[in-house]
Amino acid sequence: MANLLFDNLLGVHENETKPFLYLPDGATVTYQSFLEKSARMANALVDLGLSIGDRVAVQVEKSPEALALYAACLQAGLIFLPLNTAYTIDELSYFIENSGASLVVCDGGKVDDLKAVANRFGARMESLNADGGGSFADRARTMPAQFETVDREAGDLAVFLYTSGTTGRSKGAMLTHENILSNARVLVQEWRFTPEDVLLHALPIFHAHGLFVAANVVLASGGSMIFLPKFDLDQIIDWLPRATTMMGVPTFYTRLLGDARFTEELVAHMRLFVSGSAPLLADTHEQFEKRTGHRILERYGMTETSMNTSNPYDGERRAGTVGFPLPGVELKVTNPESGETLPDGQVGQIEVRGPNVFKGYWQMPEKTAEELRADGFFITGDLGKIDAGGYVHIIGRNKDLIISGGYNVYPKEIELFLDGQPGVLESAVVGVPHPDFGETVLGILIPQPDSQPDLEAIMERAKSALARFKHPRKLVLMRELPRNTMGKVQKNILREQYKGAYEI
Ligand code: MLC
Ligand code: AMP
Repeated sequence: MANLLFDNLLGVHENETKPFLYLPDGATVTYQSFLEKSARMANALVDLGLSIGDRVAVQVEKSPEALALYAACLQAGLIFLPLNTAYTIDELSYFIENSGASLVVCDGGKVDDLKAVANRFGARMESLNADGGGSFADRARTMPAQFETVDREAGDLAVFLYTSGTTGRSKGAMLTHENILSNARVLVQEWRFTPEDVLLHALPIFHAHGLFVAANVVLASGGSMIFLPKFDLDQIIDWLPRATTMMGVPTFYTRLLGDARFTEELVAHMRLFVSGSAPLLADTHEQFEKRTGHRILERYGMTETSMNTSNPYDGERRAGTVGFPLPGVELKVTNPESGETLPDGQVGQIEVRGPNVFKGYWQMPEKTAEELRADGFFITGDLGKIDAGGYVHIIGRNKDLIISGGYNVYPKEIELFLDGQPGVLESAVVGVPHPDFGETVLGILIPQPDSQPDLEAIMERAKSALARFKHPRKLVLMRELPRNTMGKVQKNILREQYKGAYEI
């Protein structure tokens, strides 16, 4: 026995003294020292009484220590549950309760607010700060730098990633050791990552993109990363000359294109730019090539499946498409009503099957059965087609979802909040075009008879209920919502009517 994910991604680098992380202050973290950190943390987790399969809910700023905590959880056979740093206490409370987390690790500044929640659900609390300090770091420091890695097999759970749902309730997607390792390996191979690569990493590490696609690909190939706390244009421009590859959401690339310092010379040495998590406009793709001579490689994935398709490294990277299914991934386009496979060229729902597809939603067998077929195909909720050349196109979504700057916002969750506000009869939330975030959230309110909802007060209350990126950027009042003959709100009409809302 062995630990599938830890041994293959991390254990193999045990005695390597090469840099794993380059930090913005000029410091480096070698593989060896990173693994020592991980081992000390794994000892601390066991010392806290955690055992195999326990969930560790983590809401911390991006740092080498935050990444080492992921490694430590894998090594100790615990389930790592990373959470967006934008989540409010109300939102966190749900994740802690739903996951049954045994331990909550948060920034020191949040401990006071979160303590009551952790106590309520019987979880322990530790802190880990952006600078690597905090009670958990203190504990780990006193622990041995060796840890007897816990055995874990292909089908064992490694990570829970919560993803919102069309009903407004978040679901914990259960990812196994095999899911995560198989995807990292296939991406290394498809994108030609080697130990010589230096990836510019400016993504958050609490989602599939920053954690599985970016960090795991570097680990699986034995390369290095420039590990920046967040996307900061000046920092990116400064560090690009030292990178060979970069991954980002489309907003990264549109922001770079908006800066005159982003020139062909600056990135002449770069090997690869990858985009995903949201649609990359064909126009951005073309502008990028014009400016830099590089063609961005667009790929398509999601929380439940990690990566499904990718444009080719060597062949034509076709703008407006997400390329071909990755080796080992089967992809079909089906009729949403009958489930029958449609011929190429026809638009239908995208379904995928492969070692990358998750095990199901934590303690939600009905939800799992709705989306994950008995034969292993996962119904993505995305609409698309396969063209004559075999390229997959994402045409739209069968699920009511807004993607803002690469973060998913499920309208239902926001509507539930808005519906509960004084003076509001009902609401509809739609995504409208936004020059920076691609799409942004617009809230449409129907007042109760003879009422005038206080829009400012609603926005104020949103602060404690919803993460900032989910807040409607604008609230508008309407007399009634357009509905079809079945009584369903016609969001396409609302999207069309308000498509210029951001410009107003
Ligand atoms: C920040 N804000 C956002 C936002 N990010 N609002 C809407 N959408 C977002 N994505 C808020 C801030 O809190 C701030 O609020 C205001 O908007 C402007 O902030 P900013 O400083 O301009 O934003 P910044 O911090 O630079 O963040 C923007 C970003 C970031 C695009 C760099 O959101 C980001 O890193 N996104 C990546 C998301 C990601 O990794 N997704 C992968 C999911 S995995 P205020 O109060 O100041 O107005 C997945 C699977 C797959 O989808 O296929 O990969
Ligand atoms: P998440 O649940 O955060 O993992 O988001 C996954 C969703 O992001 C997918 O179901 C798609 O709708 C969308 N997505 C990811 N990559 C792309 C892409 N390259 N083009 C269009 N949509 C994408």
